[in-house]
Amino acid sequence: MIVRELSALIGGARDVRADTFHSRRLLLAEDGLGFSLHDTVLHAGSETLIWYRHHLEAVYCIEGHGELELLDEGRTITIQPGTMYALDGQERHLLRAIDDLRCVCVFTPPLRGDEVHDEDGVYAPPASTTD
Ligand code: 9YT
Repeated sequence: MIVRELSALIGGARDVRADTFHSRRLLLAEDGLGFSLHDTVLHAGSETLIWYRHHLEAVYCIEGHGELELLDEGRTITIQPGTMYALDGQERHLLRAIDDLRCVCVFTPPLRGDEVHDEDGVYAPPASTTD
């Protein structure tokens, strides 16, 4: 069994800082569960372009407010505490945080932990994937 406290991750290798968010990686690929689990805070006023071509992600908002614009559909979804969205179709989207937007995120396949969004908002595939 694995037990971790968020407070123990802060400032360490699993506390990943990007331009528009910071993400605390509670579970990663190396933990061997087949998914990763993140506590992510998107910074107030930020906009992040995201396109997970190699991953599925479920996102559950627990604090803050924001909106998600689905770029290919032209649809915008309001995000507030209690909103869950699951990216099951490689949807390209813009995620805007109105105030600090805190979300619990699950990825499959799991992130290794060193991925960064490229200019299209894509995280690189896991090593075993050829696409
Ligand atoms: C929904 C969201 O926060 N996406 C961006 C970051 C991602 N959660 C991550 O890398 O932890």
